[in-house]
Amino acid sequence: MLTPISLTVVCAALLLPAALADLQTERLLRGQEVLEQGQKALQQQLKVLQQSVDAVRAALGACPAGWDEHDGNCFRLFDEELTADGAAEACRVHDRRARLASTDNVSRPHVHGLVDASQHHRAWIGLRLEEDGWIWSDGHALESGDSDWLSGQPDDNGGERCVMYDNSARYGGWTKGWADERCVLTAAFVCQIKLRC
Ligand SMILES: [Ca+2]
Repeated sequence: MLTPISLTVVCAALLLPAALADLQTERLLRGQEVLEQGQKALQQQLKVLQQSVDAVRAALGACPAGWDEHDGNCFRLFDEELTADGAAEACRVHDRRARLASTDNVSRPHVHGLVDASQHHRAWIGLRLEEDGWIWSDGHALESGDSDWLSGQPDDNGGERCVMYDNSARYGGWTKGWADERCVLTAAFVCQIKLRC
């Protein structure tokens, strides 16, 4: 027969593992919290450091990390798929000097090549239909004879005022070039920083 003292010992023996497990869980949660705080602090420091590096590179006339330099410009394809307005804003968020890419005969093959080499078959560029016609994001008007429209484009098929470079050749088509599209569609996009005015 168990005495009261024996019962107390048995109960303590039964409760002790659960109490130790709770204590261990609490310690693990605290440790996880400290690790997460440390990770956030490191990410913030890394962001500040990257901004400093980019500022130094900008002062030296070089492209930020991750951007390709080509003929006095920095270009970068971003994989996130956004509307044309969202893409234009995202360019500025990535670098306050950046806009959607304006291209000319020299830079166009490079910009189109960024899309061709990516997983995307189309991407926004910085050409838009304004009151005065087709205007590049740097404010220059599209010059006649300096364009790369796909056959049949632009066709303004229902309020299409923004432009994508479309590489349907990747999917068995035989053309690649520009198409006017509705600005609310989402796609990857190419941003540009001009190192020289
Ligand atoms: Ca169209």
